[in-house]
Amino acid sequence: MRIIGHLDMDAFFAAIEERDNPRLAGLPIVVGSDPKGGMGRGVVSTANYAARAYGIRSALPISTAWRLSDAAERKGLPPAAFLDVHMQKYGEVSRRIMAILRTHAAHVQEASVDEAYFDLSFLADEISSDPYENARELARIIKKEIKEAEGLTASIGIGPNKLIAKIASDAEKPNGLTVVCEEDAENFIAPMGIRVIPGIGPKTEQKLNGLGVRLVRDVKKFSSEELRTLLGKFGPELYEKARGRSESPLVEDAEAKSIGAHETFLNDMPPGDTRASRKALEDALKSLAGDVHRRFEKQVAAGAAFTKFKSITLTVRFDDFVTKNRSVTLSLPSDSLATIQFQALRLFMPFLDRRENPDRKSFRLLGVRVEKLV
Ligand code: TTP
Ligand code: MG
Repeated sequence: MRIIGHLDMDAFFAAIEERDNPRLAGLPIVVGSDPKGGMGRGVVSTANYAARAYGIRSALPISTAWRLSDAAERKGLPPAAFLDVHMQKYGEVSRRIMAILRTHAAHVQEASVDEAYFDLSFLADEISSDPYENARELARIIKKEIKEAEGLTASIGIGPNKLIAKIASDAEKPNGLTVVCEEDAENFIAPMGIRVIPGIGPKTEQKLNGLGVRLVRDVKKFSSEELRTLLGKFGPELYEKARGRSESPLVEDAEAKSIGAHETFLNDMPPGDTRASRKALEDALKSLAGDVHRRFEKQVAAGAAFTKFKSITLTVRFDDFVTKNRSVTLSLPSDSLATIQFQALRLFMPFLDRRENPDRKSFRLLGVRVEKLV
């Protein structure tokens, strides 16, 4: 059984600007090219939800956005703040959000700067009555960690495949969480407009509208072969998708930006109060460091664009799912196993005593990662 998540940040660029300019909190914000007092020729990158209430959205000419803001102001509403795009900043925020996601799921497909698929199928293997409920709980934790670390809200969809997960993440935006299990997938999309199905653009939409197909459920009037005649090889694919079915796999980055390994313990590991429990934790870390180093060397041998790493990150998840990341950047790039082991242990030390674990919680997961590959 597959369980796939899709995360999409809410009003991403605008939410970051709103966070970074507290005087704009709650006001309509438009991020995009210079409006030049209504004469600008560029477009809107995105607008926060307050500005969307004025009809302003991504890809609209910035001059139109200016006009809509003007019109709102004449009705006594606050005008929109027009802000420049700060792409580098958004990229950095994006990397940190993806790193949070990677502590929860081993397989992550970054689909865009603010959007990623992640595989939660491992939850189906755990002894539990309802893996989808566990997926919902994990999604809540991911949203909470992003909120705490970045002050931003995300919407998450959970489903049996990428198609349903993506549609689900959009279903309750902003700050949404929608879980659709395999049995409900077909009914979930049936009443939606056909444009929710990826691959249906304006042209295909028009063609299908001409045949009386407006909603996903209308597609089911046609056989797979009829759809093939109408739409070519996309036809049979649409036949499946209209029923909530899709096999499309996660496509992970070919070139790693980081290499990591983590282990969720079968039983939570006690906090290291005894010599034996301390040794067990240190052994687990050493073995993770070994895994990471082996994979690092394998990629170097296979001709990767890097030969060294510059930083090492430790991930610790407690039994209550609270997750901490601690990183160190080396003064000189390294390629040695000893460096990974030494630094991972050094980062872990404060977790063995009151500094990082004052409540003496047990450990659910440890992870080690090398980053800044050069
Ligand atoms: P989206 O996820 O499509 O939009 P969003 O995050 O702003 O809003 P929401 O998900 O809540 O509907 O795109 C992510 C970012 O990509 C967006 O913040 C800005 C950028 N972007 C553009 O620059 N131009 C565009 O046409 C679109 C759609 C997005
Ligand atoms: Mg988004």
